[in-house]
Amino acid sequence: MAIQRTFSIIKPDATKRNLTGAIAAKFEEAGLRIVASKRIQLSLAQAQEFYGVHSERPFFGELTEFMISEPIVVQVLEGEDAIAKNREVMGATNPADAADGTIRKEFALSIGENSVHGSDAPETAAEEIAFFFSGLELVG
Ligand code: DAT
Ligand code: MG
Repeated sequence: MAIQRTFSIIKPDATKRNLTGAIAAKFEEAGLRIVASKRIQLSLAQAQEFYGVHSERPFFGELTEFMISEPIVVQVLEGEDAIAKNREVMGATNPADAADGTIRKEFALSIGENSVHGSDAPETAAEEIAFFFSGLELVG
């Protein structure tokens, strides 16, 4: 597997509890390099666009309101098989199902307030990186 880039969000529940560094350490310990990082506050329109794939789901309103409730940290992670590796480090969507040692097992509060987002495929990774970062901000 080649070197890949993936897109990550440290979500409001985690930034609020001062867990940005603890979560970044988990990425680095897994061999993922943080090649871009910034703390931002999403607008509701941006949150709705980013999570557009979930717009028909019953939790869409709750999800988008949560994502704008506090600042978030958006990052690009790079490494061998980075997309799958990041999903592994994140753990299952519902922290009750997440494996020991994963970010969601250690830090998530609930299925909604689950501390991190990570891209699920090469196409979504490319789209999500481009949504938040310009080429100039990616310095390998
Ligand atoms: P993931 O973030 O693991 O890729 P997803 O893409 O299925 O999960 O859903 C996106 C986010 O939506 C998820 O991180 C939290 C929220 N979500 C998913 N299922 C939910 C549910 N049943 N109730 C509340 N929020 C949910
Ligand atoms: Mg997803």
